Amino acid sequence: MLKKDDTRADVYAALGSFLECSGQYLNAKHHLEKAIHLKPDSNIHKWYLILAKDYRWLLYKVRKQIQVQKAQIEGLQKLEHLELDTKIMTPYRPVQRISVNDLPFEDFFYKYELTSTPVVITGIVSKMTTEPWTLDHIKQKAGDCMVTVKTPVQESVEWARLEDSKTTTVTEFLRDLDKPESKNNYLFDWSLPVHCPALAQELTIPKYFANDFLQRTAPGTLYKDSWPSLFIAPAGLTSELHVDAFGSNFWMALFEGKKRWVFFSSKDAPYLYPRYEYSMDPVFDVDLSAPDLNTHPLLQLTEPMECILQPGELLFVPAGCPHRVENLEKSLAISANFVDLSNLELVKEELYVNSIMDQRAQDLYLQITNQDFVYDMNSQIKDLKWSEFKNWKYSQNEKYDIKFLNDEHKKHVCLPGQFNGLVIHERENYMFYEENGQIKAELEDHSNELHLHA
Ligand SMILES: O=C(O)CCC(=O)C(=O)O
Ligand SMILES: [Fe+2]
Repeated sequence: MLKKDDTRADVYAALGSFLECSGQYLNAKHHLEKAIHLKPDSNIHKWYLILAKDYRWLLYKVRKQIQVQKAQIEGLQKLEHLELDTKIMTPYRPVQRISVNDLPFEDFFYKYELTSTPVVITGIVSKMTTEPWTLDHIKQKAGDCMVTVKTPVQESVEWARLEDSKTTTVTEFLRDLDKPESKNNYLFDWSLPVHCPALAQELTIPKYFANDFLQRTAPGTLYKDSWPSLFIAPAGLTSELHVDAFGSNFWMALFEGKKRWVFFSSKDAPYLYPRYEYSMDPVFDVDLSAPDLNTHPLLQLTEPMECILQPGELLFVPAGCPHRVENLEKSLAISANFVDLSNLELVKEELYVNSIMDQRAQDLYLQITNQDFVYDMNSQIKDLKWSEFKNWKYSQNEKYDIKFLNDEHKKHVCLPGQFNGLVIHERENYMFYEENGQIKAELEDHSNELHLHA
C-alpha cells in the first residue's frame, strides 16, 4: 500500500524530472532532494527502492548540469569583459611528441599523467606485438569472429554519436572495407580479451600502463577484461566529441593509417555545450567540423590541442578530456582505458554515481575503495607480456614506491588547479607549479615534505 510520504515523494520527483527537462536545474534539485528525503533507499519495497535510486541518480545528473551552467554563465561574463572585435577560436596547439627512449616511467607519470597532458609516444608500437599487426594478420587470427559494427548517426545521443549497425564476420568486414557502401562501417572498440584472446596473447603492455588498477580486481569484475580493444575504420569516419567513461585514462596505439585527434582539457568541457541525456556521459552540441561561434560563443574560451597520429605512434589521453577523432586514412589501431593513481579519485567519484544504477559498477567501486586494495605503483615496472599483465600479484620484492597519500601527508598539500594532489614518491619529491595556465611537474630538492604549489 502506498504511504502518504511515498506519494508525495513521487510527486516531488515527477516535478523535479519535469524541471530538469525544461532546464530549470536549481528548482529540479530542490524537488529531487525533497523526494529523496521522503523516500530514502532503506525503503523495504523493491520497486520503491528502484524509484528512490532513480531519484538519486537524477539528482547527481542535475548537480552536474548546475555546475556546467555556472561555468557557462561565468564564461559568458568573461567573454563580455574581453570585448572581442571578431569571434575566433584559439588555434589548435600541437600535442607534444616524445620517443619512448627518452621517456622513463616517472617522467610519463609526473609530467603527463599527473598534469593531465596528452602526449604522443613514438617508436613504441612495434614493441607491443609479438609479430607485426596488419589487416592481413587480423584476418588470419580473427577472420571467423563475429563483430557488430558501429555507424555514425548525426542526431544520436549515444557515445561518440556512433550506434550499432550490422553484424558480420571480421573477414567479410575487411573484404568490404574499401567499398563505398562500407564507408560508414566502423569496427569500433572490439574487446580483444573477450572476442579474440589469440590476438590479445600477442600483446605486450608498455610499462606506462602496466600498473593498471583494473587488473587488480577479482575475476569477472567490470572492465577487467574489456581492453585492449580493436579499431578498424575506413577513411573519412569520425568519432564525435566525447569524454571517455568513468573517469578513465586512455591510450591508443596505431598500426596503419592516420588519425586526427582533437582534444580539450576537462575544464573546457562546459564551453563545448555538453548535454546529459540518459547517461552521465554527455553528448556535445558543438560541431567541430564547422564551428558556429554565434550559436556557441563559449568555444572561443577553449584551448584546443590536436595531433595527427601516425603509424607506430601511441597517444595518451588523460581522464576527463573531451576529444574527437577523424580517420584521415583507413586505419588499424588498438586502445585501452586504464586507472592508476593519476585518475583514481575521479574514477571513484564517477563509479559512485554509476553504482546507483549498475550493480557491476557498484561491485568495482566497492573493490577499489576497500582498504585492502593495493593503490601503490611500481615506478621500476617493465613492459609486461600479456600473461604477466593479466596475472598481476603484489610482490614484496618489487618496489611499489609511488604511494597513495595518507591523511598525514595530505595535511602538507595544497591543491593546485586540476591536480588532485594525492600522490607522493618515496625516493624523490616532485614539485608542481603553474605556468601559462598549465600544471607542470619537476623534481624538487630532497626535502622531507611534499610541497605542491598552485
Ligand atoms: O579512434 C576513435 O575513433 C575513437 C577512440 C576513442 O576515443 C575511444 O574509444 O574512446
Ligand atoms: Fe574516447
